[in-house]
Amino acid sequence: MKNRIFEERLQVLKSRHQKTLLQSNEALFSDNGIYCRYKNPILTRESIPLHWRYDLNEETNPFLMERIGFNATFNSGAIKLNGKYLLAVRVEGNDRKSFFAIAESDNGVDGFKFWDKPITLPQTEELDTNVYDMRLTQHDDGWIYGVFCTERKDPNAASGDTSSAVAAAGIARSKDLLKWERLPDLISTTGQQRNVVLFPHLIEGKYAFYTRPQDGFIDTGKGGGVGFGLSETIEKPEVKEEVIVDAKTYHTIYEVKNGLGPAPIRTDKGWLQLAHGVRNTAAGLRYTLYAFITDLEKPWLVTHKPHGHLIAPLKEERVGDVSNVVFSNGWIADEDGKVFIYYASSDTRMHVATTSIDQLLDYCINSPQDQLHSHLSVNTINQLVDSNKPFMHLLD
Ligand code: M1P
Repeated sequence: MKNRIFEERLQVLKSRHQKTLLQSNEALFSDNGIYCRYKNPILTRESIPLHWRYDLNEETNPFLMERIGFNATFNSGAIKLNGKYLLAVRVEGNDRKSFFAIAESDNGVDGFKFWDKPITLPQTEELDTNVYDMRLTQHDDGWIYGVFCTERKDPNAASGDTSSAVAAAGIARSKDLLKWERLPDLISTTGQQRNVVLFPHLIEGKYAFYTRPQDGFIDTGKGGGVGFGLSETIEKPEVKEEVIVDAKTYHTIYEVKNGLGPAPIRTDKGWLQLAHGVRNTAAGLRYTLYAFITDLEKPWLVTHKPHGHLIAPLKEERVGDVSNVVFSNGWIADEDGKVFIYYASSDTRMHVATTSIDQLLDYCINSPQDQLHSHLSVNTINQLVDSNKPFMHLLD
């Protein structure tokens, strides 16, 4: 006799999953005119393929129960390859382990679908406990690099301390995002590393990394700030010296810490950069995204930096596993100048915002800088009010 539970559940699961995959997206009106948010997230845990979750054999799973649960799809690297918008998604299982899986879309704003299997990441001699937040860089040397955080238990943790961890930058490379070669982890002399990004060109014949030196796993301590350093080779990556590109600063949106997002986008006015800044509040840490430009020849020198955040958690984005967080480690610039910013909200789901290189440059160059004092912020507002005098009739 046919098992009705299995059959009925299968039909419902299939139709719900299909609905998720076919959900179209829509750009929302942009108040700030800098970028457009979209109506729906582009990936949630409902987007995970059914064959990763259920044993589809009726004999071994007569109740069609979920065998492997997934918790979140977030912090994704991004690249355009063969005309497809590809995300290297951080997928987190119910077991808290993160891994990477590629999701593909034809238009970059909806229809994202995971490839058949997650990425099988080769291991180094020191096994990863957890991996996350891969930044993808199409390098001049012909490889696509994925630089990510590898986390392992702190060997020096006191007995009974089951939480202390050590974070380092893991590196893997691929030509097609299917087969990956693992390289040694980046060695640096400045403590732990997260949010490391490979620059797409050699500088003085060396591989260049944006880094984020930090003293501890959570606290950046004396370190902090986005750093920059060079490595002689990529096969034995080691950064002996780091200069600080963008320091954490008192009473800013990056007071506690910051970290670079995706690999920068080259423009004729400099390298467009996206980063996250973290400040503390009574409700815990608040993560927002900010943009700046660095010099074309010396990409460790900031040339323009608008005040405050570009994207902050809004409405339902504010709630999730780690609330009040937006985080980005992937964006794609199309040949026509359109830019897709892929960002995650509250360590739970993925979103897209669209803009253009021209808009981002205009924003970075023409927005006022953070003057670091309230009365100077008021001066800046008053200057705008005064210069708007001849145009006030436009608001009638
Ligand atoms: O939970 C918020 C973020 O925390 C970390 O970012 P950072 O290294 O700047 O503190 C990362 O674990 C990131 O994945 C996470 O989204």
